[in-house]
Amino acid sequence: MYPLAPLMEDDNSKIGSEPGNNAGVNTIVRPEEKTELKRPSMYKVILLNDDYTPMDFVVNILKKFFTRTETEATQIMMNVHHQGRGIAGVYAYEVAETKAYQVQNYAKLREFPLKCIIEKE
Ligand code: TYC
Repeated sequence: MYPLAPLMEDDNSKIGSEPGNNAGVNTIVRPEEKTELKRPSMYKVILLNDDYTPMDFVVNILKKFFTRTETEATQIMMNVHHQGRGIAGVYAYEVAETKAYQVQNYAKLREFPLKCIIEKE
């Protein structure tokens, strides 16, 4: 819990006595507190290469889970195939975590050893 900013009694004898504005009632004004807004950290969902998962299966995963076009999916898959790893997409933590889990599970159920991990950007 953050400590509250100190209360200040406002000199609003004028405002407070205007009609329809709590005439005669002391008003306590709390100075504006600064609200720090932070952007959520983003996470890369990364596909790892292996020797057994079929290329067309990886392309289909990229289309199904990462809304990639056929062309994009093929490029990413070939990149993973040659470089060992590649970025499928970048998301907020919960989304990245969920996609990585779903992809690996989808592959495992079909007995492919495809690995999918996340990394903070
Ligand atoms: N290397 C695999 C093959 O030759 C294809 C593949 C690509 C596997 C990307 C996994 O994340 C991967 N069939």
